[in-house]
Amino acid sequence: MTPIVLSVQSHVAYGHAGNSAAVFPLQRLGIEVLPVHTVQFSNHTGYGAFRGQVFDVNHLREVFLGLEDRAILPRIDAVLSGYMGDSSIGDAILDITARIKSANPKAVYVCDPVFGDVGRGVFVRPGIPEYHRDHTLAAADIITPNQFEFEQLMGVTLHSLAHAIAVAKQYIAGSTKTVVITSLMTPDIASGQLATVAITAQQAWAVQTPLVAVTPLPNGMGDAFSAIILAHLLQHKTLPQALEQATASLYELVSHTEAGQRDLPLVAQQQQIVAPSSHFQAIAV
Ligand code: PXL
Repeated sequence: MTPIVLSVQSHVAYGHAGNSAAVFPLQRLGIEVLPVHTVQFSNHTGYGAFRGQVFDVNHLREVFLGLEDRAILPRIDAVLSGYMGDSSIGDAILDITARIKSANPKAVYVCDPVFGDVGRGVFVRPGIPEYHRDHTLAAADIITPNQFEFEQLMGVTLHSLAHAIAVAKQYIAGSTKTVVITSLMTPDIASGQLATVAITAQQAWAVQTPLVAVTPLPNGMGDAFSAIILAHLLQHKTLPQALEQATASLYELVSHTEAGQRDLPLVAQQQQIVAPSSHFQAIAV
């Protein structure tokens, strides 16, 4: 059976962020996607200027109700949430996730708590980081923050890979949650490298990749990463295998981003989503 994902994220007409970075990779990896958009913008906010609208909570609730009318909820294998636009829609996302989970207890909730990055700082409306800290994290089975988001959510400044793992393990102790921290560049990581780490209550794996020297870095990397790792997990890869595949895909997509481009070449380089040219080993840590 083709796995089905409800993906609740932003939509941009031009370029690739939010659902515009997640839907095609999911589909390319054999996943049926139900994209529900939290905003519709002309382009991602990294361009500085953009136009469009943040959808209100009633709009989202209407679309979710319509899906419920179609009796599709029991067939949904995962919810993937990302860029929210406004924290007021958070409750609608958590409500539909709870309904999906009661219809299909095996369904997983992957939350990418998109709100910021080193360099840019917080790039969403006030209230969104706190909403994630206080609400979505507790509901999620898998969270995929970058280092900046993880530090803000946990209220720590990470000084090493081991520190990141210890903080995550303490947070998820006794649960079945998985934390995947992206773009980790603690002082112990060799310069010119970055780490991506997957942590469960029992185990942790890290993959190191060379830092790609493209400035500015394209947006939507985290959105594509979360989509790709989820697709591999739904296709029955183990956590370290899914981590290796998603990390390699992102490395190749970023490497193939042309200078000055602010979006990943998802269509032109789609082969890198399916069969990345490089491989980076996940090491148990
Ligand atoms: O990549 C995160 C993201 C998602 N959606 C929109 C964005 C951004 C980051 O800039 O602007 C609309």
